[in-house]
Amino acid sequence: MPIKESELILNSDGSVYHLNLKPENMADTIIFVGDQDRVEKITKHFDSIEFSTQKREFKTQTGVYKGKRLTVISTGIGPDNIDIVVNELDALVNIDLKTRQPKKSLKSLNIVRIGTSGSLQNDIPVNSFVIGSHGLDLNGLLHFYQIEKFSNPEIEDAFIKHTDWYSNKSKPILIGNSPFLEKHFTSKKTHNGITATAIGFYGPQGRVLRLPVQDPDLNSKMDSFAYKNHRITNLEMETSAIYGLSKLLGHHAISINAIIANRANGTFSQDPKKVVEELIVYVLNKITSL
Ligand code: R1P
Repeated sequence: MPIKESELILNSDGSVYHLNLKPENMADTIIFVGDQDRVEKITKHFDSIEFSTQKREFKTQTGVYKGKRLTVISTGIGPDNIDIVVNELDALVNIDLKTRQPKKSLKSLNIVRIGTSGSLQNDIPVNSFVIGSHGLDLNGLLHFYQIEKFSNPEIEDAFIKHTDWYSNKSKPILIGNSPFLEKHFTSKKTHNGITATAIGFYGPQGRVLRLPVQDPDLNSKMDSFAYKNHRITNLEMETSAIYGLSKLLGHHAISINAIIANRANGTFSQDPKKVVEELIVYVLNKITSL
C-alpha cells in the first residue's frame, strides 16, 4: 500500500514538506546544527556549495569539503524538531517518493550533530567537547515508537531509582550512539559520556526564574548518577531523539557538543563562538575520512 498523501506530505515541487528537500539535494553524510546561523559557519569552509534552501528553522546547504560531499542542516531547538528532520531525511533516501513505497534496498546515513550544551560535571569545563556515548531521553519522544529493543533497562532503572524519578513524567530511555562514529571522532580532545536530552530549556533543565520546579535537586542527582563506568556528562535538547530515531531507521549517529556552560559550578564560556568554531574545524577535519 502506498503511504497516503496525508502521512508523507510533499510540496508541489515534489520536495518533502518541512525540509523542502528532494533526494538529489542531500549527501549521505549530514551535519546537524541547532542554530540556522551555524549552517554557514560550517559551509564557509567548503570548496563549493551546490544547493541551499530554508523553510522555518530548517536551513540546508549541500556542498563539497576537501572532496567530501556533505549536507549541513539546522534542526532548530528540541526533540520535536528532530522527529521531523530525521523522518523526512529518511523518507528522502529510503522511500520512493513517486510510488510512495519504502525502497527494497535501504540506505544508512551518517549523521553528526555539532551542538552546544551545558556540562553537569565539575571536571568537564566550559570550552571542552563532549561526545554522547548515549542519549538519555527525558523528554518522552521515543515512547511514541517501538524503541524497546534499543533501550537499556538496567541503566534506566538505576537512574529512575537514583533520582527518585517522578512517575508522572515520561520514563527515561537510554539509547547508544553509533560505535563506529564514536571511535572515528574520539581523541584526546573529547570527553565521552551520557548526554541527557530535556524537553525544555528552563524547568526541564532545572532553571528557576519565577517558576519553582518539580524536583529542584534533579541536576545534582544526574550529576552524581553512576552506573558501572557510565555517568551523565551534559544536558541539552536533541541527542536522545537523534540516537533513537537513527537506530530505529538504520542510520549512524553521533552527537558532539561544545560545552558553553558548566551547570555544576555555574560558569559560562567567555567566548562561546570560539569553542563552537573550534568544534566545527575539529569535526570537518575528521569527517573527510568517513
Ligand atoms: C538551547 O539554547 C539550544 O542550544 C542547545 C540545546 O540543545 C538547544 O537546542 O543546542 P544547539 O546549540 O545545537 O541548538
